[in-house]
Amino acid sequence: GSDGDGEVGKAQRAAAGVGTEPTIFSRIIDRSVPATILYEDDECLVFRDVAPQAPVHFLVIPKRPIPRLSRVGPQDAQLLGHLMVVAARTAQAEGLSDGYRLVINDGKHGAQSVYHLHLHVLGGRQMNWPPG
Ligand code: IU
Repeated sequence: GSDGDGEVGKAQRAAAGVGTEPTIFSRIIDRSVPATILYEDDECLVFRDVAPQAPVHFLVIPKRPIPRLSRVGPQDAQLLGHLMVVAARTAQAEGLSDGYRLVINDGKHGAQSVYHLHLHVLGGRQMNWPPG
């Protein structure tokens, strides 16, 4: 349908909350909501997206609930770098030897729907440019 009931509509409704509440990702971290977990360490968790947009689609999230990329500061630089390194390592483990795409959606115009910072990793098919 139109934006109202699609991904953009969902993201715009979520933007009303703007990330002060714990999200469902906190419940995936504490295992009160199930997910297919691919990797975990002290700083981050990697799990498959429940609504995959490509043959391989997983999310890399910090355990510390940073709401969105536009809220990060210099103190987060090491953690953000770690998330990217883990994304690349997990992509390799998932067999994405022909490449893949990293996406971070921020806020309303970025169509962010869950206000716990996450890197999308999408692969296993040809991606297009520009994104929608
Ligand atoms: P976004 O960048 O905030 O739009 O992405 C949120 C993603 O989280 C989206 O791809 C959802 O399919 C995904 N997701 C999930 O994997 N498990 C959940 O329980 C929920 C969302 I809610």
